[in-house]
Amino acid sequence: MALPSKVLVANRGEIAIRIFRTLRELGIGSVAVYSEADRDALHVRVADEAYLVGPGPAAESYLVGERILKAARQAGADAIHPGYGFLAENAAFARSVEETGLTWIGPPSAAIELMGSKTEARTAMQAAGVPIIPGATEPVVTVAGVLRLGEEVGYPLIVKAAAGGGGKGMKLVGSPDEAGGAFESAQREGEKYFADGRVYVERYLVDPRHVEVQILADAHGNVIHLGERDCTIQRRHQKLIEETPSPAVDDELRARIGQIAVDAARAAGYRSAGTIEGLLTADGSYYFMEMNTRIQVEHTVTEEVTGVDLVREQVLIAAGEPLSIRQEDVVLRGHAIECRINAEDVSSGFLPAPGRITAYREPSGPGVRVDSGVVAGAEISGLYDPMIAKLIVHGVDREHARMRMLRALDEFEIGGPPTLLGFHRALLSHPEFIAGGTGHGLVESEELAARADELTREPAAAVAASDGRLRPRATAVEVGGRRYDVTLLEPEPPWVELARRRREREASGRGGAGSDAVVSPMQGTVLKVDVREGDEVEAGAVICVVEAMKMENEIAAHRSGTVADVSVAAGDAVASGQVICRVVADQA
Ligand code: MV4
Repeated sequence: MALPSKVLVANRGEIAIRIFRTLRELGIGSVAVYSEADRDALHVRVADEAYLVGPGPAAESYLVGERILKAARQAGADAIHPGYGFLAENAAFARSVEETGLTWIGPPSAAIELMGSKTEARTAMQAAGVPIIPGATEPVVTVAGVLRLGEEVGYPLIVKAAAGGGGKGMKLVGSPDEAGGAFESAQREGEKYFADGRVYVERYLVDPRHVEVQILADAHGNVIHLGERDCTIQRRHQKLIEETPSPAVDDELRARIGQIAVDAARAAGYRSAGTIEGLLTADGSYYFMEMNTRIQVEHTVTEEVTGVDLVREQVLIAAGEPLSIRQEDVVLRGHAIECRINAEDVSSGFLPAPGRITAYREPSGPGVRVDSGVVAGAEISGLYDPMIAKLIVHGVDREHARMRMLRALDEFEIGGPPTLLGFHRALLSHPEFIAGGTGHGLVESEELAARADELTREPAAAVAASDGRLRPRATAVEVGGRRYDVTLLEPEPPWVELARRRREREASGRGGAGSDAVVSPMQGTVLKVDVREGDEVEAGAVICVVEAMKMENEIAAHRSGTVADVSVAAGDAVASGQVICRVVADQA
């Protein structure tokens, strides 16, 4: 069985680079694709070859299957790795890759399809003896259906979108009188996010932990698990910190949930790396929630404690090789934690904060791993996920890993956009995290936001650095004594002055002292406007909600005063930096 000779990675940023690294170690050629917005991106530079998948809206470039297939043809690639997000869990794309005669480095399209429908997945898992959260396995089509389940399994209930996942389209039902509103709201969100308004109902579990199990399955019927990851600390269903082992899982429980995960993967006819997401309650019950049919952001912590390169296993499995290890060979060593370092502003409700990185130095030293896709001068685009880097540490036990993470967070220097560095410092020093609690409500708390603010360093001084963008410069070279006129693509010289001017411009636009304007920090769509002209608002009051990248972001008043000149309405598209309204300070 032959390995592929050249793999196209249909992704960008840190995960594309992560996959290129393994390909290089396997002696396999790497092909990048990029959008017009990513011409200067690091993933483009580190691949052996790169192809523009445009022209067209850069936000969609990585989602256009035909363009990716065309690039693969041009490059002579014989396999495609999708990474996470974008086309990774698109069963139709997986099928078209294989129909084109290329190797799909991922699960069978039938398994993607099955797990894409949360109701079909629940039905299949129940049939396989995998415990599912009590509730319906068929879509619930009327409010009466919700009420019937309420009588059957009791309140509270939760209505979830059947095509959903990751928390989108989830609505809590505390009592029968809330059923109608929750049912319709979940339907609407399902329709909006997944073009599928079907919903189903589960019992709502109180204060559970999100515990997921990594599995590997090959084409020869071998299925193993590599222990769990605890992803309980989330904000609006975005994971912020992941760790393994889970503070709530001992060897006996691990063996039990590991077996559940292996059974689930077998029942799905799975092959490749995958994750069974489940909820663990305080009484030790574990329930299947959904399966992620891709390599995940947080796969790194499992790699640190098992020593297994999960991407390497994916490539070997796709080539028909048997798993490189057996279940009894899996040894979990120590404790690993991952912090997602996003360009987000904690003080304005974790709003994505795209912008140019003016200074950048990664931590290193014992037990530290950084998976990132940026360099100094890189632009964090508003079009994509605002994750700058993943910081992963490995220690002998949880406390060692925690202290190591605090040390590494201190070493990390990121100038430019606000980041979650301060937030992670605050969270990792909080008694609730130290105790390994579920922390529900903590992430959103004022207390933590204030602490994060204190622990946020002044951005590193903008040292003279290149912005990294390549600019053409005509010059001559001599090769073996012969002169050639060439065009060099070179980074621009130090740009500190430009960056300074830009920051000042932005500061005045964002309502620095004296400015009334409330501006949208992102490109998106206005979902609703909460104020009218003449309204008196306090600082921090919600002005409007802007949806960007399927996330709802509250835009808040930057000061107290009177609302004037509201220039947007629900349904409007807004550009990054566009003025939404003014908040005129009241005369003292
Ligand atoms: C739940 C739940 C309680 N009961 N389902 C689904 C997506 C994931 N991001 C969180 N999800 C939840 N599903 C039932 N039936 C609670 C959550 C939940 C959660 C679970 C564990 C840890 C943190 C959480 C944060 C928010 C919601």
